[in-house]
Amino acid sequence: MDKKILKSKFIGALVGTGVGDAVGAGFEGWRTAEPEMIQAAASSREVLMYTDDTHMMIGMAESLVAREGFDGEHMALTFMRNYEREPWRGYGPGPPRIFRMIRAGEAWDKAAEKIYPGGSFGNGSAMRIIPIGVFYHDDLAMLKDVAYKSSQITHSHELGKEGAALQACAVALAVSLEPAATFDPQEFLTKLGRFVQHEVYKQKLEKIGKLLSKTDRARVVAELGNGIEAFNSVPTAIYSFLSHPDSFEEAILFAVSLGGDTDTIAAMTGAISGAYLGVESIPDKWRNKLENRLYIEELAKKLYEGSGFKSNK
Ligand code: F2R
Ligand code: MG
Ligand code: MG
Repeated sequence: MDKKILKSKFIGALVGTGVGDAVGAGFEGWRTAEPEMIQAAASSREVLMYTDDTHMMIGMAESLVAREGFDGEHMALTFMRNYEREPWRGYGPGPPRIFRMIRAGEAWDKAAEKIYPGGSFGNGSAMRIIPIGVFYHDDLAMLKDVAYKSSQITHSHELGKEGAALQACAVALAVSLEPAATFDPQEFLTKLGRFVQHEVYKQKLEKIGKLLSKTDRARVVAELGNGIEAFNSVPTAIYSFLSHPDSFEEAILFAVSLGGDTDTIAAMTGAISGAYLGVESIPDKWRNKLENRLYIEELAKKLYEGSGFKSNK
């Protein structure tokens, strides 16, 4: 693939996360939201502020860049440092408890096992996984291993880890697609189906395939979910992208219109769409207003430059 296109895809994935998160943030917990209302809310804001989703995604990118690949302890400390600087970003209940445990001396890969039965299956480790999706896009076995290990920092439940790996794989496949080639949503789903192991996700991917010929929002929410759990949000983001593969804006508006965990579902949708269509596909009216956009772009460029020299500690 042309290097300029690949770089644009890396930037599109990270900026797409931030834009989706920020556009969706005002609607978290709503039952549904009409596209006109979503557009008006974004237009009315001078700065599109992101939430914990992008804040943790930035931490992941910072750690991958600093360590030239995955280093679990360094990543955990980076998440913790960023949280302590800006705890008001709307974090889920689990991660702050885990950061306090690590601060008190608990091992970075053990603390998450102490909250919730079997660990967390919230979508917190999937919403931030995008840098791993782009950095390891050319090695899906390594990507899965690193996605699982990064999830272990805060989300040690099998369904939390698998959700993070699935989102990373969707981003990786989108990065790898030649923009000039014909896009086949069913082929994309088949590749994801071969990648996932857990039956819960396999069944959701099958449902996506059947729902693609319809555009009934209520049915999408009923069958795929719009909740805070990884299995009720990662498949919904994949659907939002696959049902609008040619338009970043349409994909985001659809994701937010579903209601529920709107910032997170739109962040994950924006990551996949931006990874496929490149940063130029993100409307200027949103991209130019994204908080810390230049820093996020800088991190994406560094990930792109470092992706040939990765390690996995
Ligand atoms: N926190 C929020 N939204 C709340 C409102 C924020 C407000 N607008 C504000 O600005 O302050 N959003 C963010 O949290 C989600 C990610 O959460 P994460 O990191 O996964 O958290 P956690 O605590 O690990 O899991 C979330 C919930 O899932 C349920 N759960 C998880 N594992 C479970 C298990 N094994 N058994 C039963 N339930 C389990 C719990 O209810 C957890 O609290 C994103 O939406 C992000 O935007
Ligand atoms: Mg959030
Ligand atoms: Mg959310």
